[in-house]
Amino acid sequence: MEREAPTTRAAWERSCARIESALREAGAAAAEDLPKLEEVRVRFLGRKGELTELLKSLKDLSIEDRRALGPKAQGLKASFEAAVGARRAALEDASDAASLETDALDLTLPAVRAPRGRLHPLTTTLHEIARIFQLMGYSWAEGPFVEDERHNFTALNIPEDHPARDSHDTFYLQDLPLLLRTHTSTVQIRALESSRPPLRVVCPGRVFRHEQLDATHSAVFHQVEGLVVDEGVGFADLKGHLQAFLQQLLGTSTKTRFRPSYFPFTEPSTEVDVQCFFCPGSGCPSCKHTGWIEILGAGVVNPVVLKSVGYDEKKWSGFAFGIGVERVAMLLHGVRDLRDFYTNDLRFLKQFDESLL
Ligand code: 2NL
Repeated sequence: MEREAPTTRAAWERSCARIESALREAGAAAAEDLPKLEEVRVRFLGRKGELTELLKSLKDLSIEDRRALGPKAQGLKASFEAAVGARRAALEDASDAASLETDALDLTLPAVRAPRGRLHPLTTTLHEIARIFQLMGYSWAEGPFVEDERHNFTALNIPEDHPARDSHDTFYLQDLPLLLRTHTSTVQIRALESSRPPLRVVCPGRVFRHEQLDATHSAVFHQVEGLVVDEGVGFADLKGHLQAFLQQLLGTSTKTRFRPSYFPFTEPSTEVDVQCFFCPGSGCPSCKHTGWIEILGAGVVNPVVLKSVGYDEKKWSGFAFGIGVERVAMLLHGVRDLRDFYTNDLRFLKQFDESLL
């Protein structure tokens, strides 16, 4: 809309009157929403707005006319701005009130509790076993899953033709002289290689054996192995440490039984039973009616093993043990099928104490 700038007082006053009435008609108070209000504001007070132009055209009038008409134009502008401001506030209040009505957001409501994770029962069992040994002065050591035959077999006095080395029992890597460790003894061998005695170490971790999965076997499972090497350490120390451990784990009245056994890496070797804590001792399916439950294997470190890592086997001696984490977790929690630990069924996992972190 092209408008001629009024250059006479009379023309200017006509312009002013026309804008004044337009302002009344399209007035700010009539704008029904914020975009419409902005439209009205721009129409009159925008850079090329009608009122803006009128104010600019004051400069084309004589000085007396300017003095006479200036205040009127300024007053028009001020009252229009005030009306726009008031209308904007009213529209914003109404819009706030409407969204409070529809959104109905109650900030005082208690929040929905986010589901909280917990540690897996195998993790808490492994931690509990390791924690007891740590209280007895053992340090914690970890090592790689992928190992060589020397750390997994040879250094442990496991002969070349031993069935455990067979690919039916051990996972070998393709085209490489490497394997997945079948026990965490590999970590103890590394500890013996990298430090000097006295040594007290627990080696918790994941191990791998070529097994068919069933209620008591898995190809991936967990062990806590332990090793003590010092001067003058023998079977009596082994008995004392393991008895103390089992009484911490299962209760101070726990009865233990040490049966002779055989492992290539220990001599003598033993398997340790605890009195059945289900019957207790009178015979039930859990203890296969023997009254005893096998819980770990152990022995005095075979001097051949110490020699293989460069120790003077006449000066140093030690004992070692291996504990199956799955087996202990099954006994502690009455779990009958080991596969329940691996299938990630929350109905199973949620049964274990959340506070045991
Ligand atoms: C079992 C038996 C055992 C060991 C593990 C070991 C490690 C070194 C030297 C000598 Cl470096 N021995 N480990 C000794 C005896 C038994 O585990 O039945 N584990 C579930």
